[in-house]
Amino acid sequence: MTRASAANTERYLQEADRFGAHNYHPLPVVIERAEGVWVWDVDGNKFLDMLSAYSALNQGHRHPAILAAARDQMDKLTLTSRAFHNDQMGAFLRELCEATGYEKALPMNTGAEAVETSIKMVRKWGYKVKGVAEGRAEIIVCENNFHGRTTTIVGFSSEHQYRDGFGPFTPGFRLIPYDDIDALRAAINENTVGFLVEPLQGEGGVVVPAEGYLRQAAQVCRENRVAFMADEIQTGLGRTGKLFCCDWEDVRPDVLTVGKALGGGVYPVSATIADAEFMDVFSPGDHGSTFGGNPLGAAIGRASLRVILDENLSERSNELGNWFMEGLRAIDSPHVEEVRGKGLMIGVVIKESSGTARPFCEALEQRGILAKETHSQVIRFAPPLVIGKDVLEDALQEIGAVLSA
Ligand code: IF1
Repeated sequence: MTRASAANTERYLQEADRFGAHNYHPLPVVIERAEGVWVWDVDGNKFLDMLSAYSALNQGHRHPAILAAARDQMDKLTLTSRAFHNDQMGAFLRELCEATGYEKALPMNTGAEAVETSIKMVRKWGYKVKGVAEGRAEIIVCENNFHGRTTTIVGFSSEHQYRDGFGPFTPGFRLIPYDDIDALRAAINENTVGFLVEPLQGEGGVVVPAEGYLRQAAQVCRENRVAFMADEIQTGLGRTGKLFCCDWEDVRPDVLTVGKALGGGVYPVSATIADAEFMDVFSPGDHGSTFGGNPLGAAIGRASLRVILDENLSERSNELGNWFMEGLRAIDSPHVEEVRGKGLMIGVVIKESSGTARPFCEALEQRGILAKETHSQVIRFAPPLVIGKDVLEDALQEIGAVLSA
């Protein structure tokens, strides 16, 4: 599958380059149409989407049930603001709480907003419930974290580029190494209110912690009355082979943030989920957003969640992911350091001696496969969870050809 032509592509690239800020370095592919796991560019070339918009497309592109819910809602009501109620939000929050087993949820739009909501909620819980001295609350985070791009969030990033030029930053965060229980224990003090962690680090390079890490971390948090805050915005909603990645260790976070696929690839929908002990620190007027809980997003969120549950996307992710990782490991490649991941959240680590992952992504693009490198050495494979095994088999052939070259 090589690209037939690129005549139109160039025009679009130039337009985006001329008028857009250069805050990304995308592959030179201009997509105009998508269906399921497939996308087509402006020159009619067909590609397999192995990125799923960083796991926001677990249900595939334009899932019919999600589009139908969106169209129906658009024909009735799209936005009220939270100054009034609407008939979709309550049902969305109920279904979200029933699916996750929590008492309450606070709807937002982007992942970063859900993470910011969890930070504000846990800080206020620290002061009002735990009794931490006002203004002294600390939240522990991990090296190589990725939780969004707001100034507060990048302030506790360990990635120089995400912070460079954006200071001064919000105080009250303490960085520790990921997958290190002793470091977590040592970082906790009387001002610690929360531990914010990705159950599997996505942007950090698809880093899977040791078996038992999440369970032990949750235990240390419980012993010290520190909120265990799981950021499942990328790992959640079936991506790692369970509904939530924390389910692999039977860990029930105190605070759960979800986003991305909660919007079914159609609309930004996110939420912060917790029991009343945490959620009830919010009084009317404390926190909010223009679009959070809007009826269109709520209707889409309901359909998106329904698809994940009804189509058993978590189980598919687990079965196909295991099979796919086995196939990737079987490739006889001089370039591959390691294949790692959980479910259909997979990283292929390229040896430094073979250069960076980018050229491999470019070679894959020439063969009709869209994948994106994370940092310099890791090719990330995260196809929609609806992908067929036959399609994955074909992709494995193409990937094998690129990696064994
Ligand atoms: C970009 C990364 C992935 C996330 C986790 C919160 C958020 C994200 C675990 C914030 C968002 C996106 C952001 C996007 C690219 C992508 C990304 F490379 F940036 F890090 F997925 F790995 N928690 N991740 O992964 O959610 O506010 O974006 O809705 O910023 O380039 P958001």
